[in-house]
Amino acid sequence: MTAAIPLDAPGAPELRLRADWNMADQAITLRLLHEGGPAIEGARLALTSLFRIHPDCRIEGGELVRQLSNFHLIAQPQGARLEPGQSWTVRADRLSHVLRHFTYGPKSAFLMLADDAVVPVAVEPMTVDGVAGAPNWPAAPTGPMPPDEAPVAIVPAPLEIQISGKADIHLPLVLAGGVAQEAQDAFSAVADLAARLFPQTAPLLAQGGEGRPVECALAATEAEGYSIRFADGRVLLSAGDGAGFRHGFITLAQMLRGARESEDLVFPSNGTIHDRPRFGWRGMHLDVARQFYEVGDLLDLLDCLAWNKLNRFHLHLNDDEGWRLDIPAYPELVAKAAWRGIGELLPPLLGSGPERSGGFYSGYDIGRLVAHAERLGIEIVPEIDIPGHCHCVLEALPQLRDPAETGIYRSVQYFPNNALNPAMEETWTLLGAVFDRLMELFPASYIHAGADEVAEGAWMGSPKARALSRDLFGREDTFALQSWFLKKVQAMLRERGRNTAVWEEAALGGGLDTEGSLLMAWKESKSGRALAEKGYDVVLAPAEACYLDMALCADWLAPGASWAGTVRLEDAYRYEPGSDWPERTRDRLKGVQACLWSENMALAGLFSYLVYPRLSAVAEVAWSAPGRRNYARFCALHPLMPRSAKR
Ligand code: TNX
Repeated sequence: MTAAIPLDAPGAPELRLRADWNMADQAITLRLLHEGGPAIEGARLALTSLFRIHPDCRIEGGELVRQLSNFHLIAQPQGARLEPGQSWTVRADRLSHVLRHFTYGPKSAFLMLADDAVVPVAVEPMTVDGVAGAPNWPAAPTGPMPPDEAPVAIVPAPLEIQISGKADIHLPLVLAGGVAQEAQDAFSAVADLAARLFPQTAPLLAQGGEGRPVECALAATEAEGYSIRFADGRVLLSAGDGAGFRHGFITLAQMLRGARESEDLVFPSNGTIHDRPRFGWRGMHLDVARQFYEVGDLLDLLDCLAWNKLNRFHLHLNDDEGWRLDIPAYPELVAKAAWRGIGELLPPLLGSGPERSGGFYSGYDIGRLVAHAERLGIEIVPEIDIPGHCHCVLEALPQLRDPAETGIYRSVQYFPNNALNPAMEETWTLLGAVFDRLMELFPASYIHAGADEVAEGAWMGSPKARALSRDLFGREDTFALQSWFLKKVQAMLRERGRNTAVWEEAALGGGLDTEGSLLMAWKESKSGRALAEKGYDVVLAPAEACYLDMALCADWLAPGASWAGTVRLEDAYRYEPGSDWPERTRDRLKGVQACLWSENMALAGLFSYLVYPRLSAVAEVAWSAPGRRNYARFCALHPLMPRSAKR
């Protein structure tokens, strides 16, 4: 495909795309409306969407001349001429899956004229059975604070609280003199955090000047836990570590802010709070591959995670659609695989347009993120998703492919032959360099190696991979090879002093060594239990409760996905991790994590709408003891929680 300059020039045709999903026929109709300007002949319509046109599809009204996953290029029929006031209709009778929300439809479109000039196309929200309507983004439910709950704005709910009275709330909190270094550091981190999150309001924690002093004591409490005593207006915070102090200061700041914002809430004058997290791993995952997020957006998100007392940020750094980490030994990766557009290695995908778009993180960027996270007690767990989901890696580094590979397997997202080949020496050279780079940049004890969604039949057209499989196992077997691949990855990470985290499919075909591995169960809540029974440590992130890319309701006009059903705020909140696990497996349950996959996130405002306040619901599941959770209390308080907006 040749490079072309987007043509906004006066005199260019004005175009609009309307898509309609016919539920009964499971067919999509695309109508390109020509609303003014010169007639069009010999053009191709470029379209990105969430759906993919199925390879066995019958297409009427155009010819599919190129497809990569959700990028489609459809040629105008020979001899056809589209005049202003007319429309060009294309019908496709088979897609990758059933469409359930308008967000499954076209996300970006443009027309390539016969001379390769590019004309923008306005995309309307997809309709169903011809019915249009305004997108439906209802606000999250709220309500009054239940009378039997302590009237304080602490989210996630603390373990034990007994308070009375109302202290004056005009003054900020200040640190009393002579406190331990851990407390000082935590205080200044939380003071800065609060100032960033709520810049418009009077300071909550002040680093000097007049204020209500918080006395601090180092005491033997459980990891990350803290206690607060209020006595006639005095405040004493005790904790055993920096994390405990930080959590205590966040609690104090939340209470002060809540009391200032709402007459129904107080900053107490007497009483006690004892608190500690239920789980050590309280995370959020973000896919920065399908959409690129600027460093500033991630810094803002980290602030919100900290305010929710979350302590892991799982950064999904690559996928078929993009590679986001600069690896100096392989400059091609960010030079080629971090960008999409016409004339780029990757075509537009998932809402990107003809012009070059995307991005990557330099070592300096990662240094900023890691330092920011560290100050907030958050560990950034980097994920390099291998061996599957590697389309763009294999495009940027074609020497990683077996040149004799024949046949095509396709991933769920319709990327052809997208798995790193275990039988290619170059695969291991690349991974050595990538892991060395991760070691330099990320102090996390776990490195995430992906392992999700390797396609059935992967590598079975590669003579080298088949020979390796026969040598190792006496048969040709994708998942036995995957297991061998992951064990080797685990050994490489071990040599470098790190543990291996992976998605649950890593257990297929023999899995990896249970020692030092952590599996993330995402398919459904019961899959975690089976992994624990095999001896793996598990983090639960079942899509039905923890996937923030799922829509909030089944309505066509509600944005998001719903392959795992819809996730109402209440569904996320009421999730009971490990409730069906036998007692003997319970200590394998390391925590809970929210996940945000970003296929749909090109839509303005959607990130914030889907993440908040469900993130706080997952945070409460991960932190609070089951008996302490109360949905009505949560509904009264979540409006006070901060939201980051993807800028
Ligand atoms: C499944 S969850 C995937 C991702 C998609 C996600 C969309 C997982 C480990 N793999 O590749 O983005 O569904 O919800």
